[in-house]
Amino acid sequence: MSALRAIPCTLMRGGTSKGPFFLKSDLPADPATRDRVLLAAMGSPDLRQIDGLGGAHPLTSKVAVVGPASRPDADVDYLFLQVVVDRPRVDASQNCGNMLAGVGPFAIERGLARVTGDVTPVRIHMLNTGSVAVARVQTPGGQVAYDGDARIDGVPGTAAPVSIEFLDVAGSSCGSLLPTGNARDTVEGLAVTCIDNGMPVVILRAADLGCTGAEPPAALEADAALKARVEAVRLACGRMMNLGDVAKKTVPKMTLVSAPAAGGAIATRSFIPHRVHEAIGVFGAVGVATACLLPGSVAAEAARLDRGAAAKRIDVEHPTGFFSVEIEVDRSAGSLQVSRSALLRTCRKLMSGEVHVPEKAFGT
Ligand code: NQM
Repeated sequence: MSALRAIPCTLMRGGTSKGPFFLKSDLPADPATRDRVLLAAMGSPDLRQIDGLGGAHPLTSKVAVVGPASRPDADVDYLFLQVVVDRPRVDASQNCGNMLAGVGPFAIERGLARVTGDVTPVRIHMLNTGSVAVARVQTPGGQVAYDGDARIDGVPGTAAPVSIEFLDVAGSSCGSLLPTGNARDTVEGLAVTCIDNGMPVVILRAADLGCTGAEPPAALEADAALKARVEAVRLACGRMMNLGDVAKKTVPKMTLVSAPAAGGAIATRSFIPHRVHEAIGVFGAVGVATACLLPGSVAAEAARLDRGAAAKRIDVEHPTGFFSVEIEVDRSAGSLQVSRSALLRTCRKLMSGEVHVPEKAFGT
């Protein structure tokens, strides 16, 4: 018997994240065994993830599991798993819109989705939230193209664009866009907006925490008192957002906002939730952009927006540039309904092969 078992996988950069993509059929079906195998594959728990594929940061300790669609209006199922770096924990409670960018290309190359033209729409059922995204993959000549001239902040160089559209993500984790029923609440003495447009996010004013909102991520991470305060608010908001005890969950995310400083709509610094993002998560940006359109929210107060049109491009500033989100809202029923959100990502196939996992992780 070999002491290591080989599992096929493709290492991909999806947006500003990175991790192995697996076919569902290549992993153990039992979630507990699957998670043990993924911890061993990534090298967790260990701050350096030295004995695995993980990159020692939440943004590079991610896994995508892709399989045939389990609902008729989708081409594939996508399960996102956050492998916690320094704890023996794999968290399925959040989605990831960055890894999502690699799902269409992976699905096409692994025979789960068929090329239908020079651009192939792949309908992706996101199992973490039960919602569907449509990713448009460049497929000239019947092959996935990775080269291109699209640029996203947080990634050097350019690559082929993957445009992604969401139709039904509002309330997908918490039950409604505004899980507390309010555009603004007061928690631990601070004004907050709790929102779920594909990701549970708590938005706070940077100034209320004694920050300018322009701090580099490392400075925020080094501030133990700030982190403790943010975590106290997060634990309280988790319960108010129908997420229960979030002490061991990676949601909600905590985003500090301030007035834009570089010509965008709003400036952000995001705790995800214990490290500070070098940019901002995809659904995190969608949530902040949505809150910018929500009268009375903490984000709307800080934002500078062009008033008027129903479809808006909102440029969310983050530590390494901008994240642009296109949002269409409908206010005809008196409250804000999100009809559609869309954004641009890129991805790159980095390596295809096998990851070798100690046999004992399979429990055999
Ligand atoms: O919000 C970071 C990321 C993410 C998640 C995080 C993400 C999203 O940048 O959709 O993409 O907030 O954990 O990959």
